[in-house]
Amino acid sequence: MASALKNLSDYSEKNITDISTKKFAIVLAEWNSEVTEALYTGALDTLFKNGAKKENIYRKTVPGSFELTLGAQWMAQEKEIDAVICLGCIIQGETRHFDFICQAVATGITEVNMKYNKPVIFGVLTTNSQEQAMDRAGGKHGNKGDEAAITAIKMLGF
Ligand code: DLZ
Repeated sequence: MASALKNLSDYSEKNITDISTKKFAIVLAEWNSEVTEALYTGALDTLFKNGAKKENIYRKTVPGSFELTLGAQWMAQEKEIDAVICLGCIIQGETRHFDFICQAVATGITEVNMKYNKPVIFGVLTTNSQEQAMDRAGGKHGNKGDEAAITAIKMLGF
């Protein structure tokens, strides 16, 4: 019986597509930067581990996750960029801000995928606490930045 895919970091390096000439943009939010920088490190390490070249990776920052959509669009519209990886961390607070930002970013990033017909990856944590976020940014639940990078690579091999 096939096992369900629950962790995108589990993959076979044998089947991975050649990304040595692929160009990646990584757009990360400065809000909750302790988390987003850890996600960035995970994504970058994974791209390098799978053959991406330093000169083919473009890092861009935006103030908060809400701005990821426009940042992603600006990068996706560049013809030479093959995939965009968006990294953010939205933590539930006392107000409804969380819901609006999560909804806006998920919809916005989906639209950028469709508009530019290239992979734009949703590497955005939506957690109840900073602790839950750190657990997913190199902690006990792995690093979702790795998973975002693997997702980009897999989509380029589609
Ligand atoms: C305003 C805000 C709040 C309350 N929380 C977060 C968050 O948890 N994660 C995040 O990435 N950004 C947050 N922001 C900032 C918004 O994403 C955005 O930058 C501002 O609303 C300005 O457009």
